[in-house]
Amino acid sequence: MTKASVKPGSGPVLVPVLGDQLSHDLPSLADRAPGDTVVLMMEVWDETQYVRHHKAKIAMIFAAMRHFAAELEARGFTVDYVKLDDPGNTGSFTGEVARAVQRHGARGVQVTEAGEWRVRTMIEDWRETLGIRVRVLPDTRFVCPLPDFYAWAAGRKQWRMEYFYREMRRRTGLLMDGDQPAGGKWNYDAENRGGPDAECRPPSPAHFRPDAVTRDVIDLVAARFADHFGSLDAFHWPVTATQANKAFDRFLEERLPLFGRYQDAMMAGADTMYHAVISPALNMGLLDPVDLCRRAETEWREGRAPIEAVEGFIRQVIGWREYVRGIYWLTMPDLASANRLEVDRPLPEFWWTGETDMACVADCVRVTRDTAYAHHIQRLMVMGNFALLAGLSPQDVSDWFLVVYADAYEWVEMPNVIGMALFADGGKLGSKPYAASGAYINRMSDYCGGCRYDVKKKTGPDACPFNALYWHFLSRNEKRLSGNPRLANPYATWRRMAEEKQQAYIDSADAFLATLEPAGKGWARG
Ligand code: DLZ
Ligand code: SF4
Repeated sequence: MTKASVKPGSGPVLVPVLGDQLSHDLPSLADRAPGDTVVLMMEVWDETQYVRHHKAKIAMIFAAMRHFAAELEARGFTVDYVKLDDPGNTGSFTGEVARAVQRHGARGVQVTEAGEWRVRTMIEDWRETLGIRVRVLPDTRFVCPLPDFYAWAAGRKQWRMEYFYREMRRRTGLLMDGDQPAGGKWNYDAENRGGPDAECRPPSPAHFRPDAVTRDVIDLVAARFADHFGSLDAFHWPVTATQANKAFDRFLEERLPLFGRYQDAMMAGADTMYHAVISPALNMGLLDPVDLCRRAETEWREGRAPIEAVEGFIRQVIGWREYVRGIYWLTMPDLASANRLEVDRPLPEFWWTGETDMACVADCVRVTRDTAYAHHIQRLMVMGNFALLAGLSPQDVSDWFLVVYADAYEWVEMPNVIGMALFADGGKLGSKPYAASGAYINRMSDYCGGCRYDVKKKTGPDACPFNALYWHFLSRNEKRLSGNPRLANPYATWRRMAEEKQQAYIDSADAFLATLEPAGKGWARG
């Protein structure tokens, strides 16, 4: 795009609203008079291809965008909505903004800052390439403004979520009695670790039957993205704020009371356990994080849910979610290429096909393919843990997570994957790698009973692969990690082990790793 190709006029202000900015209180909309504004919404090829997103993720975003456009129109805004197949669609945000500036003779562009580095850079170039006034507003839909996060991080050697979280509690007043944490403790994590038991019978979350608008989008995605990962058959996502709020109400009523207890548990076939499953709608902007937390707090204050459930939920939303966003912006662009453990094994084919004898991995890939969702502990302790132990390339793994999950945008996905799950940032985010053997998965799930591998066997072709891989991981990273006080016990055990036993672990893991078929097709990037 050359500067000369776009002529700004004296017309309205153009407000591009991106696919994860579907909030009526978006700062770039909040101060605009509808009569002097054109809202631009764009379905663009490039956004579907920078990684080749799961079909259901694309469908959810397009469907929510189309519904949101209709809501804006009902509020009096003029919305210029560019559909994917519209003639002349250039396929990029920059191309579409340029065309729209011309079409409307816009005198300026006002936009809320983007959630991803790639798009932020694009927007920074608009002033130059479009030769027009571009006003970029901070995204106020988060509790912690980025400058506040940078100031918090600047004063510390280690960026521990727990301390940041306490500040967010104070800032919002959530679960606070005066200046003290409600219930007497800041964090009830220790009570969030129940495995599945007889009382664990999670009810299913709210499902929404696609309306005509969503069905059109599903047809479009089926036709245009047939070779992308994932299925559209079970599409049931909320695509409006009203639906997303209904889904959340149902969570509060039916699942919040046991959410804390079973937060880390997994059961084959119980795909969403007691989780809220609101992250896809939340990260698109359909829900307001602080509002969700206040509603959860009311459940505790009125005696309908225990503190460990409510605190656990609030910690995820105003603690972890805000914290990873801060870390993303603080550490980009280096975060994207971080690889402190220097590993480069390509993603195995079964990460896409689910064809593996490991029952836990197969179930996680199945639910991911069918729904574009898996819950936190499936992501971290099955897929993430496998990637860490097997030494998969952090960038391949990060791409996979960005492709497959409906809630995944780089700001939330990358710190979670590169930092938390893979320790590829060298431990800025977590104080130790989340490495675990089969025993952990066995304790927290019912997967192992139905697995062809034996979780109790340590080595050999029938042993659970996680067992030997765990020691392989520790042994190959001994120089880097043995000084970590939180790994003192496992390293002491390793060093006490007879040499033949150590060798049996290494050989067993090597034999397993040799069976991994690298993914053949460019599933994530074309
Ligand atoms: C993820 C996504 C996809 C698949 N498609 C679009 C799109 O066509 N139009 C759009 O506005 N947003 C889309 N998104 C979300 C954007 O990628 C997201 O807004 C940016 O990555 C955040 O910086
Ligand atoms: Fe997973 Fe190992 Fe259990 Fe099989 S035995 S389900 S591979 S943890």
